[in-house]
Amino acid sequence: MGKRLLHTIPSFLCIVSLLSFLLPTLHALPLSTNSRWIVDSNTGQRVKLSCINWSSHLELMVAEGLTKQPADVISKKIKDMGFNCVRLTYPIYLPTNETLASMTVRQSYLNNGLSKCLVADLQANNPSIVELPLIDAIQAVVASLAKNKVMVILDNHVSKPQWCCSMTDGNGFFGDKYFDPEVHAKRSRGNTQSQPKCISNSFRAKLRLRFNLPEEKAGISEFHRKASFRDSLMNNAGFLLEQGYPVYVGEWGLPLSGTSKDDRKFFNCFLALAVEHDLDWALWTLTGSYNLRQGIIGDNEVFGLLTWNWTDVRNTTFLEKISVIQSPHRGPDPTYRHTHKIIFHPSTGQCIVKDPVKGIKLGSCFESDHWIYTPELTIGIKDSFHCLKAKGLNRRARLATDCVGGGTKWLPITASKLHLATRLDDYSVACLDVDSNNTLITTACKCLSIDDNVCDPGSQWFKIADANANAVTTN
Ligand SMILES: *[C@@H]1O[C@H](CO)[C@@H](O)[C@H](O)[C@H]1NC(C)=O
Ligand SMILES: *[C@@H]1O[C@H](CO)[C@@H](O)[C@H](O)[C@H]1NC(C)=O
Ligand SMILES: *[C@@H]1O[C@H](CO)[C@@H](O)[C@H](O)[C@H]1NC(C)=O
Ligand SMILES: *[C@@H]1O[C@H](CO)[C@@H](O)[C@H](O)[C@H]1NC(C)=O
Ligand SMILES: CC(=O)N[C@H]1CO[C@H](CO)[C@@H](O)[C@@H]1O
Repeated sequence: MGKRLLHTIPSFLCIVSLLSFLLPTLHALPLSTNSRWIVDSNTGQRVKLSCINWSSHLELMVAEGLTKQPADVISKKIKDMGFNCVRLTYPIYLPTNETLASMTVRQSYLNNGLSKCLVADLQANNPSIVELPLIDAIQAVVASLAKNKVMVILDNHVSKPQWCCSMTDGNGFFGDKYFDPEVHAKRSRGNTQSQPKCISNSFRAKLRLRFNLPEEKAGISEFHRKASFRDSLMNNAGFLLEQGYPVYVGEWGLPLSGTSKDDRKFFNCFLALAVEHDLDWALWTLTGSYNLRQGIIGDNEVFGLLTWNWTDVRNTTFLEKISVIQSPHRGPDPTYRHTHKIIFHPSTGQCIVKDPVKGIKLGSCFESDHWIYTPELTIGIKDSFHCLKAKGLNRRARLATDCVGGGTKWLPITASKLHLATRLDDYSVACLDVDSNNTLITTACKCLSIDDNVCDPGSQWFKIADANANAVTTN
């Protein structure tokens, strides 16, 4: 799907229930919840879902990429890239229509007009899958993920196998052409029994309802990307976090080769939110290319984390940047007791850390010093006399011990609340910024007008976020 569509899709809320928390991973399953946190039911430790979508819901009903790489190689790569879970999309017809379920992978390829060459590619990479019935083929993929300790959220994406989701594809929910509640109930029963390796069986994209989630069961809420998605997140789903229910963002993503300003803004904005709330999420998408999508054979996926041939990472910078949200900064159990702040800079994916030579620099958020943000608006390092101080426009921001007067009080300004501004001794206002050498400086605040669509505020965006993991303090 293209960006065009992203702007026209109304945001929606989709609640999915975690029906069956079962096997794989190091975690004791079934998983449980502790207020908004998804936790290991034995140790109570947080299990942060860092997932990636893998499509298996198109006409072929076979996980994409199997003509390019062995399932095990893909599963291992997913783990190596820092994800602990896959949102595996499938059509309802697969588990409910015996004719389709029992069709072999080879037949499905040939029936859909794929060439014998592609079948040969599949044979070469995944010989054990070619002759499997479709229903067993998806289980083989789940098993390969389980073997590599990757959790699986089976995502009941559509009824009829096809690319999703236009408003008229008949694949939504009640009242839609291809949505039969009887069949849906059948697949729910079928899946919980026959897919013992999954942590969750999700409940269809595109719901617009809200219900109370049963205790002890995590609820999962999904929504689509949208320009003003920050408010949309908080109003449609984020409020659940505050009420003590887990929320996970089932799909977010952007074209990885694109460098458009809007995409950059969206990405920075999403990272800031994901760090602020330490969200669980699933990236759209793993898929580098589709064997068949909307009639196109070998269709490239510009949102795909992997390249067209499924061998390499399309954009390693992107992967490095998202590593900050792949591991938790917060959790409910006693190992997380070091309440502090981190100061996150989304456009570099890094945090402000102390540096013996330069005072402060950008570094790993997981090695961040324990910052505090005081009611007097100073930003200091816990149990020290050090605070963040601006010395003047276009000068390096410092770590100081004289924490009074100009340049020591910081306030998040603008609608985004992502500019960190301070008043200098001469009463002018400066914003914390990062220059092209990644040095922390203070400059004139930029892009303050909401109507300014040309300006990119990225370098001046920071998020003071809660953390309580016991970070390794540098120095
Ligand atoms: C099952 O799928 C086949 C092949 O697409 C179709 O012909 C048949 O009508 C479907 N059966 C049911 C019960 O929907
Ligand atoms: C890779 O992604 C980063 C972060 O989204 C972006 O800034 C950069 O332009 C992308 N690189 C390429 C080659 O597309
Ligand atoms: C896969 O594609 C990448 C570029 O996208 C290329 O560098 C690599 O050689 C290709 N690998 C194979 C096995 O075709
Ligand atoms: C970045 O560093 C280089 C080399 O030290 C220097 O020449 C350049 O002026 C610096 N750029 C900025 C914006 O400070
Ligand atoms: C964010 C995003 O691109 N989501 C996509 C995930 O699933 C379907 C594919 O069937 C896309 O159309 C969605 O838009």
